[in-house]
Amino acid sequence: MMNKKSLFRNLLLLLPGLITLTATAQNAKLIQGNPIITDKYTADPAAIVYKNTVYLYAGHDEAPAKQERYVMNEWLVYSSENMTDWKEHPSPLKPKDFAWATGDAWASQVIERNGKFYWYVAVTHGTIKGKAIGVAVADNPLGPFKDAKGSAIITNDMTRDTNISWDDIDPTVIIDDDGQAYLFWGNTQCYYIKLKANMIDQDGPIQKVNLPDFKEAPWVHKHNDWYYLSYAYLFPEKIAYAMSRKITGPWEFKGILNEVAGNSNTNHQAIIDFKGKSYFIYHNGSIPNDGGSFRRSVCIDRLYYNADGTMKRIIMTTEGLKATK
Ligand code: FUB
Repeated sequence: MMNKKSLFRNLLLLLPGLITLTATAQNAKLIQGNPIITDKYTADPAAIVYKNTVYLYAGHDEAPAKQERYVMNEWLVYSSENMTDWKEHPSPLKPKDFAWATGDAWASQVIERNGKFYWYVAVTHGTIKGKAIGVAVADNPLGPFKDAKGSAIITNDMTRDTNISWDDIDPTVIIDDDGQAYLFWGNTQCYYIKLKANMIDQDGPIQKVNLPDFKEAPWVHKHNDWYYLSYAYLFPEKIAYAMSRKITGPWEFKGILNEVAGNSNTNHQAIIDFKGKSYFIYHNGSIPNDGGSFRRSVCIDRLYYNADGTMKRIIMTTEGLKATK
């Protein structure tokens, strides 16, 4: 039997080992790259590359712990020149900046045209029941942004394919090589319109894209000669995608791109190229202890294409990215 004295002496002998283990644990913590922002909950990422900088836009998840509902009162913006060091800037836009909206800073996307930055957002409309899509404009990716139109571009009464009031959400915008801009959006049904060159007015009728088990979160991008329409698929959400030679389709379904993101029933992706590499930006609910479907966090992992243009399945990692010079 060990007496108290020798027990104490043996513990002292173990101390250096314990310190090394703790230091190793701390070092291991330092290499965690995802989520990329840990002092706030961030959701529904969208990103643009402008002048060698990535601007990342996200909704701010503000639901108190244990409240299982979206509380989102502002959008946030971050910038980075290497994809790993992110600088937060003051919130440049809130739902209350749209006089016709009552709240809910849901998913959004910014695009640049002729030196102006157009920010398409989903919010709750004040007088027309349901969600609606508006657009704000600024001279700078960091804002200040102001309502560009004074009214919504899309309201719930303009789409009749579902009887839900939240089918007009999740705008994604792209300018095709011929200069024509398109706005895609939707929940349950995916819709799109052409936009006039002023980027705020609809040009022609609302069209539909029929995709297998489309839930929400369309994101349209072009890579080489292919158009890609990725979207939240089934629920809890995985991200699936379709490919086309033309932005107006026909779209060919290609299957799952990303699995359910840890501890979140939504996944909401953005896809960009930056300095010769492709990135998949999404959210999960992985921040301890209160992270989850209503307290989400933006993550980034690499995206790779196959020789035939299809995309390889995303590998979501805790380690995240290495800095891009
Ligand atoms: O953040 C609110 C909603 O959750 C978004 O509009 C959807 O895409 C989902 O992420």
